[in-house]
Amino acid sequence: MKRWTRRPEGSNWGDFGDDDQIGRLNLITAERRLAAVAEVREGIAFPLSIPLDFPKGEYAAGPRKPPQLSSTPLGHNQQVLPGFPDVVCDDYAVLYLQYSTQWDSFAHSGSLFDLDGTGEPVVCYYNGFRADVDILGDPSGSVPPHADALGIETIAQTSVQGRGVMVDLARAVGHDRVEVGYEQLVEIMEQQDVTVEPGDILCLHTGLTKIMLEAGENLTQELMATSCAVLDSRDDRLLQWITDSGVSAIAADNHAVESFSLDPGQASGNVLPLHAHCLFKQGIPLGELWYLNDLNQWLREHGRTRFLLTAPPLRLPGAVGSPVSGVATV
Ligand code: UVW
Repeated sequence: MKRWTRRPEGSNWGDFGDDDQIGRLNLITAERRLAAVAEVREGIAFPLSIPLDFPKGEYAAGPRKPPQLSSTPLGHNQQVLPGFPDVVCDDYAVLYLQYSTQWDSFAHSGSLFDLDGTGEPVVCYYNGFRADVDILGDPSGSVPPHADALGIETIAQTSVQGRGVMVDLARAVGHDRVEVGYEQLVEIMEQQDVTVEPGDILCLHTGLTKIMLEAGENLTQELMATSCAVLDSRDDRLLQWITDSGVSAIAADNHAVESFSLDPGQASGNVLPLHAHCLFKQGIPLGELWYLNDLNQWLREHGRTRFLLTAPPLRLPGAVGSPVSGVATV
């Protein structure tokens, strides 16, 4: 069913079908996955997440909180089963799904847009799925959040397995905050001999999660705000390159992949232009706070940029994001 008569400029809505919910992940075909598997030559695997109770310090004082583990009502906490030698533990977690290493689903970020040309913008998401119809929840919390469409489980069902391609932004620009736009990104990719093909999952190494791990409880807002590269998402040519490149997903080891400002004096248009471009217009999942250092170092030492990447989120119906413990194999 087509959900719009006008689609946003720069969007691909409808190109993968009127009911499509996986966007550019459609580009990871069996052929592309075989190309990814062909990158496995050594059999070495790299975990791509930080522990889910990181970052710590001032990050943990923010609106998203680290996981809290508790025993279940079963009381199975070191319980020796009567008459048996077996010991059982059982727990549950209060888990903020976008606290740590994560995927954003397309239900994470939408926009006001006049889908039908009536002059009445509505809150909508990728491919025209609508708030209150397909994605439930309200700002007061009186309607429980639930993504009936575009939830993270739709992404989980694709397995998120394909060819990862690493761009080492930290090597090119260092560890101070730098906004990397189109020209600089293309230059860095040329320097590092990185080629991106349709279906590839673009990974951006900035070094931020390593800094966060090392800072531990001493992590400050200032350190987060002044460290490591982000994409300059106000650069329209960068957004156009993302469209043209055919990347199926983008993952970075920084906070939001892009620069952003909530100061209306500084920002015009979207607060998060890359989120709007990728999640709302193009159906490109965004990964944040990944851990890419060890993989990046290995790739650099071995003159490689490509690897097999397997990174499905939790298959949690209705959720708009998910922790992810991705694995790269080289
Ligand atoms: C920000 O917090 C800015 O990004 P996200 O909500 O995608 O984590």
